[in-house]
Amino acid sequence: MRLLRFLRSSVSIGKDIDYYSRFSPSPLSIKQFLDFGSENACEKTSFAFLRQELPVRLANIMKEINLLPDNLLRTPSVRLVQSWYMQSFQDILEFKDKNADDEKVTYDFTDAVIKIRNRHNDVVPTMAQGVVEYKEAYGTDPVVSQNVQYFLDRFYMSRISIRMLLNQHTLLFGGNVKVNPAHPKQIGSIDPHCGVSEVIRDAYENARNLCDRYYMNSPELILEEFNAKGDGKPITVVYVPSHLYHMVFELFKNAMRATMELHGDSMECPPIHAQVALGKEDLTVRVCDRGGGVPLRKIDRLFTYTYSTAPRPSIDGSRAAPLAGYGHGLPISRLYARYFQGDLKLYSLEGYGTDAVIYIRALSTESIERLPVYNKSAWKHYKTIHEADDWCVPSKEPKDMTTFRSV
Ligand code: W6P
Repeated sequence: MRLLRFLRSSVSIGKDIDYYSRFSPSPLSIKQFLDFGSENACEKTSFAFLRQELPVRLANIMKEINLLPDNLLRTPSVRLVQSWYMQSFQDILEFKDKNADDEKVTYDFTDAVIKIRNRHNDVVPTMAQGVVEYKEAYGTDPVVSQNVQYFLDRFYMSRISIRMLLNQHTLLFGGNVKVNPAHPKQIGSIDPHCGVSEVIRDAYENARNLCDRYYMNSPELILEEFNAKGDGKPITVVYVPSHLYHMVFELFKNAMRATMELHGDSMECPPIHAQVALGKEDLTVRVCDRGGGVPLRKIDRLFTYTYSTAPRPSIDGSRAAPLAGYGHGLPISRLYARYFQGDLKLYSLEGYGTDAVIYIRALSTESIERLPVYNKSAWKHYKTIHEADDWCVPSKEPKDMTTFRSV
């Protein structure tokens, strides 16, 4: 009996995933996120939106999980993550036919949203573990690497977006009041006047503490602002401070590691130079180190999931965790930048140092979620056998030109 019930529910969840995956996710602008937190918007509106939008975003990415190479899909880690998605998808569908005017229903929904968020807390280390397990068993093959890169960029972007929805709902409607006691001026996780330099200083101080513990020294910070709109006024932006923090903290850890590895022995290490510029379209943050740089050939690797994944640092603390360089920190930071239509780029001068640049849209109307959608074109990425590259292979031995010499 239990087996039958299990089989029947497995068939029906497959149908539900198919159904919701045919909808495209609806990207929201930061402005729209703010409207959910304004006076006239209410928990009921948010509930009605989320009980449709969450299954759509979940189903779209669940279809892509199924397209991963079999050997990766069968790892215990990926299986575990997949089971979390199935459970959360079903948890939300419970609310499909419930009455939105019933306070008990909206209360239970908010509760479910909190449970879902916590269930998915460890998705990143678990997926990273899955990639390690795969690499240990099957090695790295460029085709698989390319598919994993394509998938994880989309999967982590989907996760960032789903967590944004979950967070906004719980921060706005989870307590008795809409204000977040820790950040009273924020609308959920969004700060309409996010002080960019404040966030940068905070991330620097925390990265510096890690650096001091690991290297017994750390580079100083020089921070400058260039406000082309409103001279001298501190630069602010309508943004999610925790996303900005995540990105600059990651950049500082990398910049500090490069600086200390090159200048560790000398008493004087060159400072990290950070600049913030506000223009009409862009808010740009540049973090410059003099840590010796990275050759162009190796820059892409810093964003490659299958390259950067080393065995996980020990959890018991028997070995000090290295400052940076393990895990998926840098590629995920780039996704945070891209999530609201920005970007994160590295420009390096090998032999000197590296500039890391974060681009953020200055206008909240232009800050719109960038979301993956499951469709034919996405499907093709996994199913196409990538043909031999359409560029010549550079040969170490130049062609023997004597054959062409006229006699
Ligand atoms: C480096 C490598 C790197 C990555 C990200 C940010 C800064 C730096 N500096 O040498």
